[in-house]
Amino acid sequence: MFSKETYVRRREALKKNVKSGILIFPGNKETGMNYKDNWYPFRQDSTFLYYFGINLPDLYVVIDLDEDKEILFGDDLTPEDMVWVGATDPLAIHAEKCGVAQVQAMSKLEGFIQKAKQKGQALHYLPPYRNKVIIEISNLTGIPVDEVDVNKSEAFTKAVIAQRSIKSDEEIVELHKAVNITAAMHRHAIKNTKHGVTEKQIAGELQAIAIAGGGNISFPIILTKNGQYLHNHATQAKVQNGDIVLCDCGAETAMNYAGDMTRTFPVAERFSDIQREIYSIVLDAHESVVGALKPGYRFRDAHLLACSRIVEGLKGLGLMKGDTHEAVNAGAHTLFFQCGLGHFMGMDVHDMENFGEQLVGYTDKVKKSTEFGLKSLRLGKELEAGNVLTVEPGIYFNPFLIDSWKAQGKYTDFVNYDEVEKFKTFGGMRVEEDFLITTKGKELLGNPLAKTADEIEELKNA
Ligand SMILES: [Mn+2]
Repeated sequence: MFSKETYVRRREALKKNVKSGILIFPGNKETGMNYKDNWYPFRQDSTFLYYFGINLPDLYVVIDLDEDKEILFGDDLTPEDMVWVGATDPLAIHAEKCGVAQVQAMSKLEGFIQKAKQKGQALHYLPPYRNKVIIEISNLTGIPVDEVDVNKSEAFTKAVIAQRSIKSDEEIVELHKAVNITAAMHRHAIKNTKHGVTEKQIAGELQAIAIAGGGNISFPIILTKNGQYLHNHATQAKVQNGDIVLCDCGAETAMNYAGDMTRTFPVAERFSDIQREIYSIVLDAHESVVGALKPGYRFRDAHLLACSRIVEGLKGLGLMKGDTHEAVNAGAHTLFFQCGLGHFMGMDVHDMENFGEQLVGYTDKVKKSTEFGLKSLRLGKELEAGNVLTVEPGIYFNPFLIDSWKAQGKYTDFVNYDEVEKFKTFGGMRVEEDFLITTKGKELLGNPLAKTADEIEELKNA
């Protein structure tokens, strides 16, 4: 946990922003994987952690803005409960550590909310993303289950987004830590992914590194020779010399700050000539964007810059043709780069995505697009000092998309399908790093990790 003052200060700022009514913060619960008592690893809600730091299930906090009261609702474990889970501090101690004055039994929560409702106080809650919480909010407030989402509080949501979007110095320390554990995972993957091992063997070793770092993985590990499929998790397939492997993974620290990096590397000692050429295009797109990052820069423009660099590179190899600007405007690059350039990162690997991408990554002026490609760009608005984000351009030769668009005659002004045909078994490549936007420009999070083709080969063969 951070110091008590940190949590108190964060809540003071929030209270000034929302002003009146009741703020309801549901913590997360244990969730059964295949039966009730066989749980998924517990992950506390990030907003709950941000304002209270209590990493335990089955809690609520309510802030009454009109009466200036903060109450932690929950139940201390009984000796019988401790038969299973061991010694646990009473909730009063957890409340004290984050500066919340009152603790009440969970059975009092519904009465408290009902009373506030009768008094005409506004009931503010954030967009819930777990079904159990949706049902509880419904029970607590009397709002029918299918109306819980539409009644979420935009004022509360916007206030939380404004705060969590700007990382404090102590958060940056945690993020550096998370990215360094993440880099250790990548170093291990680059050095140990050898001919004949399975994707899962390496992915398992990476998860061990994340757990040994004090937290866990920040999302399920993507480690695959089929990097052309964007979220392809590790399988039991064996990798072989000649394959390239795309590894996109991250650790979160014990305090739940995330890292998220991608490297693409050969299984053999060296990249082949063509692998090296495609890699250099991806890296050029990456470096072009990184060079441009600064406050005020619209991330949608960063995305379009990466698209242009990819088109330029692919034109050089004869896979694309025509005017680069026109090709990007038309969306022809999405045959090779189907997703977004990056996203905010913080306590969530896609930070605050539970609040909706329009509110987190866009503004009233910069609205989220519905076009293929741009619709997967989670962040489009102007960057601010204190933002933390990923940059992750890639080139993906998806054989299904190639066949389909070729058959439709799509983008034939910009795509040389005869050349592209030769790449249908190539795979996919991505390079991803994490950055803090500073008043002067940007700062790489974590210590630098091998990134150029030469550096990757050197690390691999060290
Ligand atoms: Mn990412």
